[in-house]
Amino acid sequence: MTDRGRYDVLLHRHPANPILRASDWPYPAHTVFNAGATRLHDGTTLLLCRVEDRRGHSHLCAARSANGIDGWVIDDKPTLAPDIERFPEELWGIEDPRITYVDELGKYAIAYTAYTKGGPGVALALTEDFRHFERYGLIMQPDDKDAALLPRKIDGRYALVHRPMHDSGAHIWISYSPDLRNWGGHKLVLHARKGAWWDANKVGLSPPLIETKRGWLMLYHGVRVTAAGCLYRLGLALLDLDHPERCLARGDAWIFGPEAPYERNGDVGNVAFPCGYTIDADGDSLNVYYGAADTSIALATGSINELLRWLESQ
Ligand code: BMA
Repeated sequence: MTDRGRYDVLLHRHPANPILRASDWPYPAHTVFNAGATRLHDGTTLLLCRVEDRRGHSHLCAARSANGIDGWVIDDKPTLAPDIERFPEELWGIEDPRITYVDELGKYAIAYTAYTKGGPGVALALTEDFRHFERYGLIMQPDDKDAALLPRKIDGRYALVHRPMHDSGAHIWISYSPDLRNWGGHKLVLHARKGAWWDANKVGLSPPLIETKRGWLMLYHGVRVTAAGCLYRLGLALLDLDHPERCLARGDAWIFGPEAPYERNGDVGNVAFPCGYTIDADGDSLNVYYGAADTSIALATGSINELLRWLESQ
């Protein structure tokens, strides 16, 4: 019996994990991980997977499934590849997409990391069908990543959660825009803690925020740097619906971390890194898709109400 046994289990690993690996790919791929996720209008689950090739560069590829677990139909070539002619900031690849459906636009917004000599920055693309994309290019300059758009405007402006790097640490911020191109009104949302904490020095948004009656539920990752390398774990916070820069609650303990062999071992061991989720028709059952050890894609399920209850009991 380990200590771990006494903590609440809020996210449950799916027995079919890992649900997607490079060997499932219809073309040569080294690893597949850190996928954005959404439910299409016809109920299909779409994962926009980060695929790394043998140069070490990543692109994005869509996989579709009726049940979000198996039977994946994977695009036979990259769905969104770096376009270095028009967007030189994508020279070393594009990574870690987060998908938000924006009702007002009738489009999905994909915030992703564009990686080049100046470092990683945040790029944005819109799409209606994950086949044609309207690229906005870099919207947050390097060094910045872990970004997702909110599904609706806040006080008349689009809002983007993101994670700029700073000498004082890597903290989560929110910025606002009238047109998705010009961004301002930057506010600190959640700071990395210090010292021995699991989320000391570096935190980042994981999947896009989840809207609930109590507030925006945020799953965020914390990075613990140890003598043996980094540990990527997940925590919870709740943000005010009208003023998302106001953090209403933050859990002290992490709720999910690398334990299974496919999370412990891989190209980058000890990483559980969700970039997307879907919610079932009951409005409560949550399917969290996460990159496992920068090598494969796994699924964990939970209940939004249970996550909220846990956060409020803290
Ligand atoms: C982060 C991101 C993720 C990656 C993680 C672990 O900084 O780059 O894409 O999964 O590191 O390597």
